[in-house]
Amino acid sequence: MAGSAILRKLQAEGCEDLILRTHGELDLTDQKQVERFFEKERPDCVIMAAAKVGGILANYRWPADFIRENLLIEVLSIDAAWRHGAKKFLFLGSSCIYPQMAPQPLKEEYLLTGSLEPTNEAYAVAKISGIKMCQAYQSQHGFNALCLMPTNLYGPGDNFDLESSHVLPALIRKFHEAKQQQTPVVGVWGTGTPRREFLHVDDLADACLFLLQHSMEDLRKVSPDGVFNVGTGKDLEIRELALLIRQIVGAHCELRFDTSKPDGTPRKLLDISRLRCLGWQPKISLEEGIRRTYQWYCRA
Ligand code: GFB
Repeated sequence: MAGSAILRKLQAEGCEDLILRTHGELDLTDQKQVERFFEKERPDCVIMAAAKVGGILANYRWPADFIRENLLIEVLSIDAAWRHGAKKFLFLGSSCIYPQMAPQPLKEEYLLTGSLEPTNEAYAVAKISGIKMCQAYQSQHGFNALCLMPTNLYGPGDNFDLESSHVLPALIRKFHEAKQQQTPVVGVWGTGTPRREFLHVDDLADACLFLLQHSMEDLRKVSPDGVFNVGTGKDLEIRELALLIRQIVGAHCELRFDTSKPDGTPRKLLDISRLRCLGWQPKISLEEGIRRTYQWYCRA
């Protein structure tokens, strides 16, 4: 989802000389394939959007897959990109890297100041390792690596599988199916009280290009550690999100909270002042973003 959005943005900006590989064409967890790719193509700039991602239940059930695949992708690609002469590397992380009980909104400097949320610890540890690897290569080799930490993303190309998806696409699907089948009740996991922030993936793509167009010198002045949060600066309760999606989809059903499912972290709101200070801000409101995503889902 993130990679496709970044590609759409690059193409819309008339960017040429793009080197693209689908997951089927290049397995980033296979050292030989990664080495061959970077040796042959020698990209100037690398945008590392590839990752194994999933919602709260997927992270909880398959921690070994999340830590293994993400660590391999990061270790192999950061090292190969540096050795084969990349001049800029943009690494995408996640807002779950911050401690579970850190003050809100979450500032970049809160990294590694407390314990992580248990439901996604394995994924978070892998993403923190990616950041630390970027910083180590910057410090030892002068590698120009930037780390962008997006809040919960959604948009076209999202995963709508009810077991492994994130909350926003899951609720779009649940309310759509409830409308079609005239079901009176829709199940919402957890208590509905956790707060989350959501960013449309096209705004993430916009932030990626915005950062890449700045000189590393200017970026380091604002972010000496090379980390930038990206979000909207606004959050809402899962219950409020469910009501908003129900209204946009046009479903007439009650919500039933399933407290046998985990809530996860109580709140995860990013402080985006570093990006704001450079002049970036999100353009797509949550309501507009959900409308667009619902239209995309109905067409797909
Ligand atoms: O989006 P989500 O799966 O991930 O869940 P996290 C957010 C909240 O929505 C949790 C609730 O409190 C869920 O219990 N929720 C309600 C639902 N109904 C549903 C539903 O039908 N499906 C899902 N999936 N949730 C993830 C991390 O955490 O955030 C990842 O596990 C990643 O590592 C991602 O960082 C951005 O926001 O809790």
